[in-house]
Formats: sequence, structure tokens, C-alpha cells
Amino acid sequence: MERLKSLFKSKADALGNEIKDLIKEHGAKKIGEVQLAQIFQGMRGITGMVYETSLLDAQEGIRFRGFTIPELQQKLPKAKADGEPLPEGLFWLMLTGEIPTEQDVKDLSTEWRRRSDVPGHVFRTIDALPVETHPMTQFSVGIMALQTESIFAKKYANGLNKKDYWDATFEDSMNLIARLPAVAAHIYRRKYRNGKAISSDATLDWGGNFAHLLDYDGEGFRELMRLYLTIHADHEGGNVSAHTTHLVGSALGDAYQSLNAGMCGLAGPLHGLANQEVIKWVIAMQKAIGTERPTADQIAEYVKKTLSEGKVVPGYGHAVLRKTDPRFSAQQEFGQKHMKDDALVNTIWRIYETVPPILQSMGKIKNPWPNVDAHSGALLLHYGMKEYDYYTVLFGVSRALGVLAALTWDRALGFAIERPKSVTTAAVKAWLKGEDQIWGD
Ligand code: NMX
Ligand code: MLT
Repeated sequence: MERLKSLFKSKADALGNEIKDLIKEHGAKKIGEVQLAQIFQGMRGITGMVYETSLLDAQEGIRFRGFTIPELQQKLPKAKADGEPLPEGLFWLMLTGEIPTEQDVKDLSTEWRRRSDVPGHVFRTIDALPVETHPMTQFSVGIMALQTESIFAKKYANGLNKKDYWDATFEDSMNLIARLPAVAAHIYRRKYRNGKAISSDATLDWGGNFAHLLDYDGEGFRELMRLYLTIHADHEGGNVSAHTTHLVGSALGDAYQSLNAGMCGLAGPLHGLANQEVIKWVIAMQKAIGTERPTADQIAEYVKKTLSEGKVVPGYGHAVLRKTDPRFSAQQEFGQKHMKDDALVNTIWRIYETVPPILQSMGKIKNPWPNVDAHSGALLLHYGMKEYDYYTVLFGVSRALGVLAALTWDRALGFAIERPKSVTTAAVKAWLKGEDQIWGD
């Protein structure tokens, strides 16, 4: 992987120099003002960090290094001619800013295969948990058990020059990404397949092999995994999983500790766990109404009931986006191409026609449109993956690509430990009376 590593290093050195000049020349420029409400309301709209691998536009959705999802589908290497992009290609792009060649992606698949052996103690640690343990908890425990392998932690303990942090983080990230499919699939097979043993298929790419390890060998599911692992990988830096990974990494937590922290964030129902909540909610609705294909009126009534119980409609809304999530649209296209008559998929589309006007009419919801999680479960279920409490692990395997590429950038650019100022409400009240100030130096 010398080409990837040296390309990254040359890009990081150049950007590091640019940033030094930029701060020197423009460091005192103001980029915005903070209103009091924002610090009580999730810091929404405050630009507070730099994150290189992707950027979110409220109207247009995510761009990875400048490329939209349809552009990635067109430009990134694929396993088959009219198929979905390979997530290896996206990782390369996020790390280097360049679209890789077919050969680059083949080499990266081979490299991840070479690094993919998981030490036995990791499986034994997971197996020590009760089998009913939520898959995200098992995943998190598995990642922490793997931390024994951290090159950064070992080198740091022996005295590591700041200039070499990025190198050890790159190696940790590559090893961790290579091993995550085996760890994640072990959890699936342990929980839902009576511990069935499946070995890797060395002829497959990273996503294809993950599908195989999960015991899904059809080409349809493999293609879904390639798309899924690509579109869930990154969503700029402020979302809970990316920000948490960045935050823990800023204290020089290694890649394992940082990713694990991010995964605990992803496990929250307002973030990644929403993908399981969507299917749970849709299945409960189908049961309550007594049909697989509820009408728009029946859906509307069920949505109103959900809202009247003080619950959120899972899969709808977003902190930044103000339009239908292009990740939803990419999955809708996949559904139209591969399963346009599927009852559940059609219900997801009918919900899409029905929910936004209802949410809009409430007046307080800033984005009534579906996010990525509104669609993903229905596609998985089509191929037989009905165990919806596992879905967030799939999201986590994908999210590792973005947040670990970004962590490698953090280390290469020498970003500081993150430590924003906080205040108490009493301090705010004193400030309002002119008795104190609430900003830091
Ligand atoms: N259903 C019901 N109420 C909602 C929804 C929804 N889907 N979305 C927002 N609201 C409420 C929200 O709870 C808040 O209520 P209150 O003032 O009583 O506290 C109000 O509308 C204003 O919220 P927003 O400013 O529009 O949204 P915010 O930025 O606070 O939250 C989410 C964003 C994504 C957390 C929120 O839209 C939500 O809870 N959605 C459902 C869960 C979900 O799908 N999460 C997945 C997000 C994507 N991901 O993978 O991470
Ligand atoms: C994500 O993919 O991280 C979610 O859409 C949440 C977010 O961006 O805030």
C-alpha cells in the first residue's frame, strides 16, 4: 500500500503548509456569531471544526471530496460493469482526494484481505457476552477487544514523535477496517445463525466478502452491501459518530478507542439506531392496520397516532439537511431497479408520499423529508435479513471508512485537543444582567 500511503502523505504535507499560511494570514477573521439559543439547542449551525473527507449542503446533500452520490456511482470502480461502486474506492478518495484507478481499488481490496486476521481473543471476548446483548454493544466490545493490536498505542507508549502520529494512525485504520467485517459477521452468525462458521472468500472485494461472511451469497445482496457501505460512510464532521470519533481522537485516543466512541454514538436512536427503529415502526404499523400494503390514509392516521404519543417518526427529519436525503434517493433507485414490486419497499415509498406534509403541518419540524435510515431496512429485508436490531452494525462498518480516514487526516494535520467552553445557566443569567461574561478567551 505504498502508493496510497505516499499519496496521502504528499497531500497532507501540502495541505498542512497551506493551513499554516491560512491561519497566519486570516486566523483572526470572524466566521459567524453565536446566539444564546444555539448553546442550549445542540450547537446547531455553529461552524466549529474542520473535517476534510466530506461536506454536507442542506439543500443538495452530501459530497465526498466534491463528488455527489450519483457521481460516485459513475466514477468509482465497480465489481461489475453496471453495478454499484466499491467502498474501497470511496476510502481511497476520502484519504487522497483523488478518484482511484481500477488497479488501486484491487490493490486496496487485496491489502485489506491481507490484514484481515482477527486474533482469537476478540471472538472469545464477544462470546463471553450473553447472546441477547444488542449487536451494537457486541460490536463495540469487539472493537475494544481489538485495541490490543493498536500500533499507535504501542508506539506512543515507547515515545512517538508527533510527526509520525499519522503513520501509526494510518496503519491502525487500515487494520481496523480490514478486520471489521469479520468481527461484525461473527456477531450476526453468533446471534442469528447458531454460531455457523464461514471463512472469507478471497476472490471477493471487501463489501462482497462481508455479505458472504454474513451468510448472504446472492449477487443482489452483495451489490446492496457495496452501495450501502459506500453511502453510509461519511456525512461531514458534526454528526454524532464522526464528531465523537474526532473528539476522542483529539486526546490522542488511538483509532480503536476513537472509532469505538463513535460507534457508541451511532447506537443512539436519533442517530444510527434509527435504521432499526424505522423497520420496527413500519412492521408495527402493518400489524396494527392488518395489511402489508397500507393506504396513504391508513399511514397518515398511524403517523398522527405516533406523534400524539410523543414519539418521533423514525427516518424523517435531519439536523442539517432540508431536502430528501440523496442517500434515500440512491436506495430508492436501487429498489426500483431490483425489487420494484416488493410490498415493504412500496410501503416505504407510500410513507414518503404521506409523511412530509404531516410533519410540515406541525410547524416546528425543520426538515420533514426522509433521511438515509428511512429506506435501508426495507432493502435488507427484501434479501431476507429480518433481524433489524443488527442493522446499525452495518451502518457502523461503513461509517468506519469515513471517520477513520478523517482521523488519519486529523493526525497528519496535527489538530489540537478539542475543548470548547461550556457555561452554566446561572452564568448565562449573570451575563444577561451584565454581571459576568460567558465567552472564553
Ligand atoms: N418526528 C417527530 N418529531 C420530530 C421529527 C420526527 N421525525 N424530527 C424532528 N422532530 C421534532 C423534534 O423532536 C423537535 O421537537 P421539540 O421541539 O419538541 O424538541 C422539533 O421537531 C424540532 O426538531 P428539528 O430542529 O427539526 O430537528 P433536530 O435537528 O433537533 O433533530 C433529528 C434532528 C434527526 C434528531 C430529528 O429529526 C429526529 O428525531 N428524527 C427521527 C429520528 C431519525 O430518523 N434519526 C436519524 C437521523 C439520520 N441518522 O442516521 O443519523
Ligand atoms: C449521518 O449520516 O451521520 C446522519 O445523517 C446524521 C447527521 O448528519 O447529523
